[in-house]
Amino acid sequence: MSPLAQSDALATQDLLSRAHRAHCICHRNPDGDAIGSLLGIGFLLESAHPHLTVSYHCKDPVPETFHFLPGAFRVQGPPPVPRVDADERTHAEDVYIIVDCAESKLTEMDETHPQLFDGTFPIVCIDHHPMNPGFGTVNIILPDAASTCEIIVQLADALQWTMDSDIATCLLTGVYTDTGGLLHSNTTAQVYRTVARLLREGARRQEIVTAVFRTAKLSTLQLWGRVLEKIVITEEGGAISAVTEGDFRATGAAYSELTGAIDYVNAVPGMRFSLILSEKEGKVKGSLRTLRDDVDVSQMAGRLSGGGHKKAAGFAVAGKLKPEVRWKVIEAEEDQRDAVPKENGA
Ligand SMILES: [Mn+2]
Repeated sequence: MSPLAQSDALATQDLLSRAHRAHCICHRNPDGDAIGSLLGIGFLLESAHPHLTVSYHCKDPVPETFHFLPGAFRVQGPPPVPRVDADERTHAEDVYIIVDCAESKLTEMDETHPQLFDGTFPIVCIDHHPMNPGFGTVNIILPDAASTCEIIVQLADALQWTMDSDIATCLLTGVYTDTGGLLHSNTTAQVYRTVARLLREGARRQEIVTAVFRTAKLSTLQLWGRVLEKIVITEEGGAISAVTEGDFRATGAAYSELTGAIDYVNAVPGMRFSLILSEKEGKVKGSLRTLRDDVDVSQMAGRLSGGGHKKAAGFAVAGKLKPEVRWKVIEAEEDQRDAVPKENGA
């Protein structure tokens, strides 16, 4: 994998040593890598740069699954809108560390906090999404890394920051969730080295496994049941399912509980890709996966203004889902059936 450039590590160090406050930010609708890297980098900064006041921000609350992480309760909403002074030196007092965000708008703070992204304040952007344009002052973007947490481990090593078991637990959470429990194809030798490294630092692996992979609310299981029941196979080799707002209402599941269901849809053998369509606040969101090397789902998502990785991508379009029932006349051979209804899910 592309190694972290020492010059980027040193540039980060330089920004941090001049700053008074470090505001750590992750993307909206946070997953395990977002929360793990948010807390992990913040704790590392607190221990390596005790002069810094560190704060933790996300547009959306920490999902219940990750409440077991140390410091999860410290994550707040967006930071105060920073004051832009005539004295530019004071801008160096606030540094923004943005993790796991492929683009600035994924913070959902680009409109409320435009001065964060116009170059007024220093930003360290740490990410593994290949589409990341590098919107930071310092950009540590390693597309070969399976998770942002993996990059943070490298940064910690480059700058000789010390870890403890809390930090290692946060970082291992992101490594685990972004590789689907070390099962996805992005689970490289480097991922296993990172896992070994974090376990040596005392990462509480069993806590992560229990909370993330062995706990599911009844509403989640019922929602997944609907997803699985509605899978249809399309002519172009897709396993497709759909969940409407009605499904969420009927099961009592929150939108975030859909996370993970796609891996089951993706398990149908012989498919080119899998897709779950879901309704959310006037939009139809699509989550795409493939197990094949010759299919690039980020390109498919791109056609609908979405994006992501080759094997996992997503999109959102305004609208809602409409179920479609197709009727087909089949000529009777033995008995006198004249029409067989064939339901074709959304
Ligand atoms: Mn990630």
